[in-house]
Amino acid sequence: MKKVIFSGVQSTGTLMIGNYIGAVKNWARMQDEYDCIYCVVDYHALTVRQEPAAFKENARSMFALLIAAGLDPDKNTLYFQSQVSAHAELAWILNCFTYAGELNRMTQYKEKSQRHADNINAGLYTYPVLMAADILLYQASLVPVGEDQKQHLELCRDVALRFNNIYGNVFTVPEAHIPQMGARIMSLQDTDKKMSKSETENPNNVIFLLDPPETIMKKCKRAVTDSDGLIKFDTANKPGISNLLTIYACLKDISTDECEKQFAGMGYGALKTAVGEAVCETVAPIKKKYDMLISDAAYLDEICIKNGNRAAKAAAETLDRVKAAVGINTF
Ligand code: ATP
Ligand code: LTN
Repeated sequence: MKKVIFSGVQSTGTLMIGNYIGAVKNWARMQDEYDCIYCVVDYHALTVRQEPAAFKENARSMFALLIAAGLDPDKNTLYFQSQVSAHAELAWILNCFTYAGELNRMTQYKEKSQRHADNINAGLYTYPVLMAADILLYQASLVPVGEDQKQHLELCRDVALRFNNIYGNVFTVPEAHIPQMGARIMSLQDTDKKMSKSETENPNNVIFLLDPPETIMKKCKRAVTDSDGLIKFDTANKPGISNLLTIYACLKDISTDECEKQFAGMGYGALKTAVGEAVCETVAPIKKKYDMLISDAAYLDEICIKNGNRAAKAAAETLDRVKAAVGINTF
């Protein structure tokens, strides 16, 4: 039997280049070797206030974009979190095995509470518990994510181990799978911050996969660099240039050393143009496929239903075991 992989993406907007490099590109590489389950986590996205019509659209668009970016819906179980109610049920049970002290330490919670100070809801606080439920429901061994999710994965492991220690081996204890390069693509204008698809402050911070080529080139040309004129990979002292080199290296599947050699003696303008062109080349076929898929509502519905049903069956097996373990009556 193949090992199970699980990962999720929030429908809080549309995919950006950091999501692609840090997560989705690697997911597509795993689809032959593993039993892959990828989920549009729409319930997680509700932790931030959403406008209903746009939210609905975004979720469908995200689903189509994942397929366009390389996830074959016949090889991967690709579905919406809200299609499988077991996610919410298991999350409740796991809430009772997670300490408030653990949730208080989560940096994403602290960061999002600052960004959404007018809406620090309980869902934002217990967000990592729902995430643990997502993963543990499918007995996943590996969870491919970007660097920002490492702490959530550690919490998921702790909760799984705690539960297993009390009730026996109910859950597979998963491991994070974080790429060595590109796990944290930084914002183009503010290199202290990770690039984020729900960024609203400055659109020049983020390159979206569906941005037109002129916008991509413009965003790359405006990216913050430094004044010493040297193209060198040095994240501590040259964060802007290192970020551009990382984007280029990941998209071209080369090392940052090779990248440095390739750009030796060239100016920042040439690097920015090359990065912009590499992004445009990557996204062009994705955009083309996306346009086809998004106009075929019947096909998307069919995939959602088929995959959602497959996911629900697998999830029900684990949920039944959990209920039996804790002593919930079933009739
Ligand atoms: P939001 O802005 O709504 O929090 P996000 O851009 O952080 O969204 P998610 O849906 O939370 O995206 O994450 C999807 C995947 O992309 C996750 O595996 C996450 O670790 C990864 N990811 C997110 N941002 C980056 C980034 N800047 N660099 C690399 N990977 C990233
Ligand atoms: N929390 C993740 C999204 C997410 C996820 C998951 C990732 C929800 N459930 C399960 C991996 C596995 C995020 O904010 N990127």
